[in-house]
Parts: sequence; C-alpha cells; structure tokens
Amino acid sequence: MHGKRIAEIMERGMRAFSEAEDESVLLALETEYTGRKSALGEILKGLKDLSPEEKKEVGPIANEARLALGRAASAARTRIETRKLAEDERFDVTIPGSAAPLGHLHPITRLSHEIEDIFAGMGFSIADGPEAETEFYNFDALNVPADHPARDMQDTFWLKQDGLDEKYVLRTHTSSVQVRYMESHVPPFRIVIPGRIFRNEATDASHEHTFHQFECLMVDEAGSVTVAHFKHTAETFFREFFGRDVEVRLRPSFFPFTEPSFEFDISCILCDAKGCPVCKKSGWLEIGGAGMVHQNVFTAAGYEEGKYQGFAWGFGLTRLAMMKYRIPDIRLFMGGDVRFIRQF
Ligand code: FA5
Repeated sequence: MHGKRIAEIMERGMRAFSEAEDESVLLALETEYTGRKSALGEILKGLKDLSPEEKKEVGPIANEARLALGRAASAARTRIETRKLAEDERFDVTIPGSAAPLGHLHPITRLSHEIEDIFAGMGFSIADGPEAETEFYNFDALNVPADHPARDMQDTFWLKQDGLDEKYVLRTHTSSVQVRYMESHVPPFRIVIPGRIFRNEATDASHEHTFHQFECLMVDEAGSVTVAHFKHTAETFFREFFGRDVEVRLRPSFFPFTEPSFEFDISCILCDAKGCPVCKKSGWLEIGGAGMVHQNVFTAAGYEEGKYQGFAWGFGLTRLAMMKYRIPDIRLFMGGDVRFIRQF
C-alpha cells in the first residue's frame, strides 16, 4: 500500500518540480514534497512503526523517492536561477569598454630598431650573439690573451665555471660577436650588432654596469675598405640618427683588436658643448671606439692573414639615447622606474 502511495507522490512531485517557474512556487513544492511534514516525510517518520518485513520493503523505496525528489528540487532551482540571471543581465553593447593597459617598447629597444633601419639603408645586415660568452670570443679571439694588461681595460663579470671546460663571462662588449660571425661568413660583408653588455664598474651619471652598445663591422678584400669608409659611415649614421649635423672628432687610441685605433667623440648635445655633468664639463662625449680590424682577429676567425681588411666600431647605444632624448643620467634607462619609461 505504501509502495503505491510513494509512487504517486514521486510522479506528482517530479512533474511539479519540472514545471516550477519561480522561487516561491519551488519553496512551496519543497515543503509539500520533501519537507519533514510532507506526505513522504510522514511515511519516512512512520517507518519505525512498521513490521520488519514492511520496513524492508518500504524503507528503500521511500529513501529513493526522497533522494530523487531532492535532486529534482535542486535541478529546478538551478534552472530558475540561471533564467533569472540571464533576464537580469542587460548587456548594453553601446557602453564604451575599459581599455586594456598597453605596454610599449623600451626606449633602448626603439632606438636599437631605429639604428638597425639606418644601417639596413646602407646595406648592412643585423647579427647577434650570446650575452653569456666564452672567454675566447670576448677576449682571446680579439687579440687579448689572458696575461695581457688590456684585459683590465674592461672590468669583467666572470661566471662560475661549474664543471665547464671553458671560462664564461658576461660579455663586456659587442665585439664578442665579431669572430663568431666571421667563423661562419666569408667577406665581403657589413654587419651591425646591437646588444646588451656588462661591466663590473662603479656607476655615475654617464657610466652604467649594464648598458647597450652597437658594433659595426665591414670587411672586404685587402685594400678596399679604409678609414675613410669608417668615417663616412659614421658621419652618415649620425646625421640620420640626430636629424642634423653633429660635430665629431677622432682621437688616436688603443684597442688590441684594431690597428690603428680611434676614440670617437661627438659634441655634447645636452649642453650644446658648453660643459655639463654628463660630458664632465668637456663639451664632448665619448661615444665609441673604432679602428681597422687587427690581422690577428682575422686569423682567429680562420681567415688567411693579409687577405682581408675592414673597419670595426663599438658605440655606446645608451650614451646615444641620452643625447637623443636629453637624459642627464644614464642610470635611469635600466633603473626599472616605469614613470621614466612611460614618457617615451
Ligand atoms: C669597447 O667596448 C670596444 N669593444 C669598442 C671597439 C669596437 C673598438 C670595435 C674598436 C673596434 P670601450 O670600452 O671604450 O670600447 O666602450 C665603447 C663605448 O661604450 C664607449 O665609448 C662608451 O660610449 C660606451 N661605454 C663604455 N663604458 C660605459 C659605461 N660604463 N656606461 C655607458 N657606456 C659606456
């Protein structure tokens, strides 16, 4: 008898839950079908008074009905709430969206691209090399043997050797890419190598420990590339880069990997050559080193001695950025202050 009654309750209840359209109806149905005082609740409560045989028969059916009605009630609740949400959310496609914050390129990266474009216009290609470099490419291949005093010209960050055969450094100049490139290329070629470099030195308004250089290397048969090519290329570059004529001066200098060697200065644009902390009151800013590639560098690259000739330079890209944007302190570029970076 109980079995039939339970089946009836189930059937009615399941239908009622599936048709419920709002929260108040649902609450009433829950009281009616699953509440403690519902017909099914009464049957469940009365189970204890039944004979063991009846209990065995009715118990599982009643419990199953309770669970099924409970599931139907929660399915109905989900359905009602989902529909309500969809109705409440009026989506106005005409409201302007909030713009996602957009980043932009770091000024050094932008200048690097600009420089690459100027050189591409002069027929140069772009080359690249690793920042963690072997002692060989950073020093030995550039005619700077281990015991040579010239090693001290650049204060070096040495990396832990940790079982490696070769010693590694954080490259101290982009010249480290010269022999790497020459090992796999035969002249004639002209390349420019922009990159980040590292020096273990104290910082001030014009000196950083981490900064950017760009190397320029042009090589051809002996006799065909001269200092005049270097000077012309450099002057053309500076005219394009600054959009006006800049005064340049070459001073005799020494680099183990070039012979002869020069120091390359430009008139300080920050103070119109009057003298400021950046140019150390001289009116000139040292921008780079340059020279004719030393034959020992060609031999380190596997070239036949005397067969080729070329010029190389390494210019301080960060120093040029200071000039171009009139930034009085080099440390701002890598300082990580986004208020500075956002201005570009
Ligand atoms: C060199 O690094 C040579 N490799 C340049 C070179 C290349 C010479 C090819 C000949 C042939 P130097 O240490 O002078 O040279 O550095 C070159 C330029 O990097 C400097 O003129 C300067 O503009 C910039 N520079 C050097 N040290 C710093 C520093 N601490 N902070 C910012 N810029 C620097």
